[in-house]
Amino acid sequence: MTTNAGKTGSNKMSIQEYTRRSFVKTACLSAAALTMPESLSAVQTGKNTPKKPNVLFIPVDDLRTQLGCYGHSQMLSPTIDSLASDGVLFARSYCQVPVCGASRASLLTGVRPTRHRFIDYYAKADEDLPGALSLPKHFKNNGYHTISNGKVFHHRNDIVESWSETPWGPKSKGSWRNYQFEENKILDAREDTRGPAYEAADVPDNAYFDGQIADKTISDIRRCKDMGKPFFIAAGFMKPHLPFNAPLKYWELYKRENIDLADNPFRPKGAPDASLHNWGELRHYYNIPKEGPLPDDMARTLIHGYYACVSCTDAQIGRILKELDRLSLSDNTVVVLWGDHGWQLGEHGLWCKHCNFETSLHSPLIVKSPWIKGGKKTTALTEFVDIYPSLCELCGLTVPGYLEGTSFVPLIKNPDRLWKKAAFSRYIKGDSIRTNRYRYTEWTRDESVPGAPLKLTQYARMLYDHNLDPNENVNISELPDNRELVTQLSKMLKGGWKAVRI
Ligand SMILES: [Ca+2]
Repeated sequence: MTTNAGKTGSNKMSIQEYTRRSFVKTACLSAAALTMPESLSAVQTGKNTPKKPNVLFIPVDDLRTQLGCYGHSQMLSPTIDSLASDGVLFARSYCQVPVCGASRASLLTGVRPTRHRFIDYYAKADEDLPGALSLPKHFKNNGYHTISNGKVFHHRNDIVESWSETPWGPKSKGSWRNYQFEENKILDAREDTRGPAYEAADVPDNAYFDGQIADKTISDIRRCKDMGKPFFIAAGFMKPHLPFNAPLKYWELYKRENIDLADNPFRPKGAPDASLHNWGELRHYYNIPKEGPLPDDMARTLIHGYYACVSCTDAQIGRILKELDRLSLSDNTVVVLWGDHGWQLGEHGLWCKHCNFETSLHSPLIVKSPWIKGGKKTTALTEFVDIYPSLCELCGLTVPGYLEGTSFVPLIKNPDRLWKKAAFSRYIKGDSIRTNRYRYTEWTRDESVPGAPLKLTQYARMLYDHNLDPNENVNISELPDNRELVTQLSKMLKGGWKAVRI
């Protein structure tokens, strides 16, 4: 559903072919791990947890951390803020890949991306990691009734055996962009453009997809309550993904003149070309210029639209949580809410995602468990691959041995404890780590020859000191005084995730 910024069809073919070829190299390892009997896998069982609590799993597409509970007062996100008050907020949670398909494939299989796996928005888990035991499939195998509503896997037909019922998505007479105004549908149907990048229609919530996803999820929760089986219901909300279409009343929550523009709409000083892109995903839309920066008026309208979409989705989540309460299920349901990656709202002159800046990699993660005291916040570094083993532990399921994340349940119990030293993310040729203080990224070219060891040649890098420069406005990787620091961070990046665990 997203466009792949800066890529052509021919590139796509070559990368997909390369992906499959390269997977052969890792297949032996992966296949061995994937077929490992659970009795041989690491086992962690939740304590003081009733047998098989329900799971409400809430992916929110393109949701960045600009939420009230993350300290951003302009955004009206009362439901998510309340969920954070009742649960645990992960203040520094990072996606593995800043694009829908790859981020979700990694999170839902609990396996990290590589140069050749989970690359872009085309990524499918059942192609990149055949035979993977997905998170919902693991729950299904353990007696859960599993349901997928809306956008969960990026491709609805990905690992379909994960689900007890055929994955459900809202239906539209038009495209997935779901316009309400006829003139926008007509524009959207043209071959040379998509419709506008936003829409404010005076319609009920369920005229748009997210309202329908909430309706379906509420109906499923009622149905599952009577089944006598624990449920794992995923309600995958499709906003605030472009286009920013939301009912008018959510636009009217905000005064346009009060909406701030990014205060750093420029290329970071010294940032390499590799760190930037032309935000092709947004430029496909009808009223967006094909080149150059956006006029301030347009930027403000887009940010207004993003806010409206977040508030609308927040309200739909609220409807679902209210129904859980009404059915007396909240006391036996674990709720996990995550955005699949961050988003640029003009920072660094960028829009959309597809980059290795903090704004695109930092993503919301909130977990509420009825058996864990709420209102906690941890600033420890966590990653989306940690969600799979954590949910297993919270629900008393075995943790498959091949997973590449670390359960954050110890953090839920003690948010201030020592934790991993770095979070790893990547996009295309750029590998990035976030430590407590720094974000360091390097881009490499594969110059390996057949039969010889892997040879990666670095061609760009950037380093930001979050203690001194939290908005990443000055790349300090080339300062002579930072030579040793860059060497250390590069070593940490190449050392991989296992080496930074506590
Ligand atoms: Ca997304």
